[in-house]
Amino acid sequence: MPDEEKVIPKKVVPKKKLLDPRELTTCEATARMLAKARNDGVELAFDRAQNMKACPIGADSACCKHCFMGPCRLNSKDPYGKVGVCGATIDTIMSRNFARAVAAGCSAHTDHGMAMLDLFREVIEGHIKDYEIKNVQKLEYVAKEMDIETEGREVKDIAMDLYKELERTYTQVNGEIPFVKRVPQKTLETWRKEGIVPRGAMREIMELMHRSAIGVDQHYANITKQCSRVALADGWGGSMVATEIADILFGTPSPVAIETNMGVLKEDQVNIIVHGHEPNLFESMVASVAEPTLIQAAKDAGAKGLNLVGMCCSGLEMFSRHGTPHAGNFMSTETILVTGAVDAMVVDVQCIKQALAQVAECYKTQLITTNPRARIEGAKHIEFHENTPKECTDEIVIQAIGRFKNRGVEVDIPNIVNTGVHGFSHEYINYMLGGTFRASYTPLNDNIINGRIRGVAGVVGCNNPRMKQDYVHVNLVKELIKNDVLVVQTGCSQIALAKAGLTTPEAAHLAGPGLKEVCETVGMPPVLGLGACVDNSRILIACAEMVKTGGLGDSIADLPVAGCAPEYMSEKAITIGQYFVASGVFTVFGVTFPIVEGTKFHKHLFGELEELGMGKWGFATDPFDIAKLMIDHIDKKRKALGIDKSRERVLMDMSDRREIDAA
Ligand code: BF8
Repeated sequence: MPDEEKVIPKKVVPKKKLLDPRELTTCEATARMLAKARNDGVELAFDRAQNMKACPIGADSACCKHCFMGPCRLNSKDPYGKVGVCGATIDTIMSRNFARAVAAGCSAHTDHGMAMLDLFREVIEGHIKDYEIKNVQKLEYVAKEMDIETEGREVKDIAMDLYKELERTYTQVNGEIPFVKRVPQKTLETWRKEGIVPRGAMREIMELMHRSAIGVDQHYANITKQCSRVALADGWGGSMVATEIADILFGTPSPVAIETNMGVLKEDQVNIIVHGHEPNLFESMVASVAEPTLIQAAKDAGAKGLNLVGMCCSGLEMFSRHGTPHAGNFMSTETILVTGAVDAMVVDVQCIKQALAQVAECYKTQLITTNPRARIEGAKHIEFHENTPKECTDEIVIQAIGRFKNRGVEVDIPNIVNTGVHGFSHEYINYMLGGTFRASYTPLNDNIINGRIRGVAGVVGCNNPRMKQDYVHVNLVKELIKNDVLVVQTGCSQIALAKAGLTTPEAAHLAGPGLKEVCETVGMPPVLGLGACVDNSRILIACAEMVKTGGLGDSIADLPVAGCAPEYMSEKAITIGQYFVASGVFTVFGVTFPIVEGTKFHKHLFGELEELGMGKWGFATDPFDIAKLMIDHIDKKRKALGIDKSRERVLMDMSDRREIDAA
């Protein structure tokens, strides 16, 4: 795989009049850089999306290509009018396609989690010296939860027992994954009754791939069961292990003031962006940019210093743990290169657009891949090895300094920086609301029961160029907090809200009176950032804690909570949605939903699952419609719990709408 292979930049050849950048994003820095890219003749995903209409048959999931008698195309306007060559109905085809997305998303998170577990094992065995167990307290806490003896034992021995226990999450052939111990009893009983308690992720993904092949499982409801089992192997398995091991090795996040947006780049410094998902690479980058010899090398090259910033999910892990600045979310990863100020963009796995190679080439930036699992044609590859991590990251810094010396392009950094407080965890919520001596979820539950907090909403997930970037995230969250719904966040959504200034304690003035009072008393923002997408596991744990604390029902399905990924684009989001639904949470998706309305499979996901004691799916694209769905659901749950007194939804008035539309 030759590194020197170059991609020839293409000029923009608009097939139709392109929309104004401000119609495509609410992020001012991104809009400015998109306009500049067009001027420079560089095509970005925003414009590719306009030039490429989404395939209407694929969008409805009415196409089957699981064998080579097809591909077969059904008509979503007349879904039961015909079947595929093998006789597959629209419900079978859609559920198979859905299953493959769930399997892919679960694979991404569990492969990431397994890589974290490999690192953990190598650290325990002493084969890797550059990382260590930083958080012994969390190690002991998780070990105890898993019934591992901790009293009077060496850290190394406890850690090895925990490693062996958690390895079952992936490799176990029979039995239940370890973290089901955290699931509320009634929720677990529902899973057992439905036969969806995961064994090991590898087995579950294998079975789902088998069952969704030609001629195997041809009942949408039965395929859905295995989808749930796989999705739960992600949420309560692979993702949860990734989060817990990252906390044990690198520290549990606690609130920290951060800066975000493109203004975190510095014209007079060597700018290095890390974009991806695995925190080990980024942790080593932190060590490399603190290396005195490299700092001196940067100064010798005329720079004031080394400026390390994050993007997307590993960026979120780093700013949660170290306060490292964050430059933007998924739809800003190309536009940031247009600044000309990025001396190296370092990537590992997941959500890395292939076009970054071409855009980087146009702006003489080095795009550097580091992971053997994810290479990009036209990018430089410097392989990252966990036993010698600094060999890779020191070399990246040297390359970035070289590029700084010879930037050779105009530098134009939008001078926009937003601040916020991030780095919450379910442990910190416990402490923050309960205090040092009575850390517990009781105050949160009490405030929900007394109505100050109406409910809790998870707003998470990606950007998608088929939606105006950040618009739905921000307006949905504003509407929720205005109605006293506490919002917890992960993934790119969190950056949308940070850029909108809603992750500061001062944003409490945008909340309804009850939530505002709680936020002001505690000094917390009404929007709590919990980390990367794998950290959705923190939301699951928080839900389980709320049930165990009492007063809000017996299962997660009883809680006045709801979830949403309003601008999703990744298969990982579908898996996350399915594990929240299977766990008991009403989950609304925006953009598009790959299932034809009115079909049996649609009715199953959007209604019947709830009747089985789980949650259900919802769909809407307008932020206020989504908010209404979520708030109505929260109110329904409050009513069922008998805590629905004096809750009125604050409706948005016309002046609010005008203000938003003008923004
Ligand atoms: O895992 S939110 S665009 S960066 S998929 Fe990707 Fe979506 Fe961002 Fe992280 Ni999550």
